[in-house]
Amino acid sequence: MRYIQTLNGIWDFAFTGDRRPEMPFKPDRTMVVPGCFDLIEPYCGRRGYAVYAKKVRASGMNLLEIDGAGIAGEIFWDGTRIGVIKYAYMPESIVFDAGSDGNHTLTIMLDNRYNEQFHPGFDFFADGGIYGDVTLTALPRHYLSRMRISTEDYRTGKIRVRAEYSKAGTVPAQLTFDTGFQLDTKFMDGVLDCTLLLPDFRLWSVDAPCLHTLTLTAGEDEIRENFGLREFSASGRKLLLNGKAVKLYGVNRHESHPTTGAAVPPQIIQTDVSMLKNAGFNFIRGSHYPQRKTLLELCDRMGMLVWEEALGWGLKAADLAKEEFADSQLEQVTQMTCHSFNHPCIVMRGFLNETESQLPEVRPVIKALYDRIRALDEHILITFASNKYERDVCTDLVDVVSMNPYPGWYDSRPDAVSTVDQVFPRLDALSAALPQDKPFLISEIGAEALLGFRDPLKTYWTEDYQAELLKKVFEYVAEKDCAGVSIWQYADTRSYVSGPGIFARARGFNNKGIVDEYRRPKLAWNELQKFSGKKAEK
Ligand code: ADA
Repeated sequence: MRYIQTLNGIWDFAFTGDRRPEMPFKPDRTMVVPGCFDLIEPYCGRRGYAVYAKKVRASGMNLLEIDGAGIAGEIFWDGTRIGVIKYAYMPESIVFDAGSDGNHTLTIMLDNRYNEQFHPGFDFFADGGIYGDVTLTALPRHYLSRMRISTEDYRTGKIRVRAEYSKAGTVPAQLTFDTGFQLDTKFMDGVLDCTLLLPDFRLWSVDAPCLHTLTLTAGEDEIRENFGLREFSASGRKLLLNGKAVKLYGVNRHESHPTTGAAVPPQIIQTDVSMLKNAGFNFIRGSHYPQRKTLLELCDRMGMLVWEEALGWGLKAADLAKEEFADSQLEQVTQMTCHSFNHPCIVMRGFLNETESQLPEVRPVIKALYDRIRALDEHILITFASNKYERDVCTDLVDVVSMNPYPGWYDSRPDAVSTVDQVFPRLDALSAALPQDKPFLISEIGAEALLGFRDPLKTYWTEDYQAELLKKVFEYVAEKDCAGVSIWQYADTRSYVSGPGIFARARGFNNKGIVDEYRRPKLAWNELQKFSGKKAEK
C-alpha cells in the first residue's frame, strides 16, 4: 500500500501584491489550507501574488495532488519549479523526485489577478487560494499511473481496464475486485489494456448506486479505484441510463459559499448533495469548471448524475482564434477527463459555456474539443451549453444539445411585461428548431429571487415569481420531448457582473438560487420537491 500524507492544515504565508516574491520567501504569517486568502483580513478583495510554504518530510519519487486552486500559480520543491496551476479549480497531479530523505520545502505561489483564463467579466467571483485537499503520496521506484476503468457492456459486465507503469518490458500484474474475483495480467512496455467480464457484478444507477473496487498490483506498487458499471447513452431525443429512459431534474452548482469562497468545506458539499438527493433531484451540472473530488465521490455514492465542465465562460470567437488559447482549452478537457475518468456519476462532459457558437469559425474549436474528449473516453456524452439558440451552428457536433434559455426573465425586457406564460411557447419554439435526433437539455433557466421577498402579485425578484416560473419549467420537462433541465441555479453565488434592471446582481450576488448562499430554501425549493424525482423516470 502507498503511504499518503495530507498536507492540509497550517502553512507559512505572505502576500506580496503585484511584486513577484523572491524565493525563498519570508513568511508574514500563517494561513490555513484549504482556504481562500482573499476572504481573510487584511487581504479581503485584494489581488496579487500570495505564497504558501510548508516543511514536508519526503524522499524519492512522490505524487503531489492539489484538488483545485486559483486562480493561477506555480509549485516549487526546495525552490525548483515542479508544476504550474493554469486553470482555476482544476485538480493537479504532479509526479516528481523529492530527493534524499529529510525535511524539504513545498511552496505554492498563487496569483489571483485576472488572466486570459479567468476574466473579470465572468458571472462568478474569482477567489484566490487553495480550494481543495493537498496530499503527498510516496511512490516506489517503479510506479503505476492512475487507472482508467470503463464499462464496455453493462448487460454482461464487460469492462476495460487501462493503466501505465513506469518500467519498460513485461511486468506481471494482478487485478483484484471487491467481489473476490482475481485476474493475472501484464504490462507490456509500460502499458496495460485489458477487457474482461466481471462475474457477480452489480449495476450503478441513481436508485441503487452500487460501486465496485479494483486493486491493481504490479512490482512493489498497488493502487485502488472505485468504479461503477453503467451506461449513459442517447437515443433520439432521449437520455438512457442502463437502457432505461431517464429525465434529468437538476441544478447548476458553483463551488461557492460566502464564508469560504471556492474552498467549500466537505460538510457543506455533503449538505448540498444530500439536500438535492433528498428533494428528489437526480442531476448536477458542475458549472462552470471541475467540481471538488468530495462532490464527485458523494455523487458516486448517493446516485446523482453529473455534467463536468471545463472553465470557459462567454468566450468570444476572437479568444478561440488564438491558437495558444484554443490549445489551453484542449489541455483543460484532457486534464479534466483523465482526472475524473472513473466516477460513474459523471455522465456528460462539457466546455465553453455560452461561446459564440452562432459563428462558423467556432466550429473547428468545438469539433477539436469533442474529438479530444472522445479519444480519451469512447462512451461519455459530450455537450456545451449554448445561448445562441436557433442561431447556433454547432449543435450537430455534439451528442446532447444543451441550451440556456431564460423565458420569463432575460427573454423579456424590463419595460415589457414578462409572465411565466412565456415558458411553454418559448421552449416549444426552441425545441422545434433544434435537431430532432438528439436529446434537448435545458442546461440553464431561472429567475432572480431575493430570500424573504414575498409578494402575492408575484412580481419580479420575488420568491413567488421564481417558484411559479420554475414550476412551469418542470411541467414542461415532464410533459414534452425534453431530456431534462438543470435550473440556474442551486444556491445564490457571489458575483460582480451587474447591469440595469433584470441584469442587476443585487447584494453582489447572482440571486437565481433556489436556496440562498447559506442554503436556506426559497419557495421554489419547496415547490420543486413535489415534482422532481417522481417524474424522473418516464
Ligand atoms: C448565463 C451563464 C450563467 C449565469 C446566468 C445568469 O446563462 O451561463 O453563468 O451568468 O447566465 O444568471 O445570467
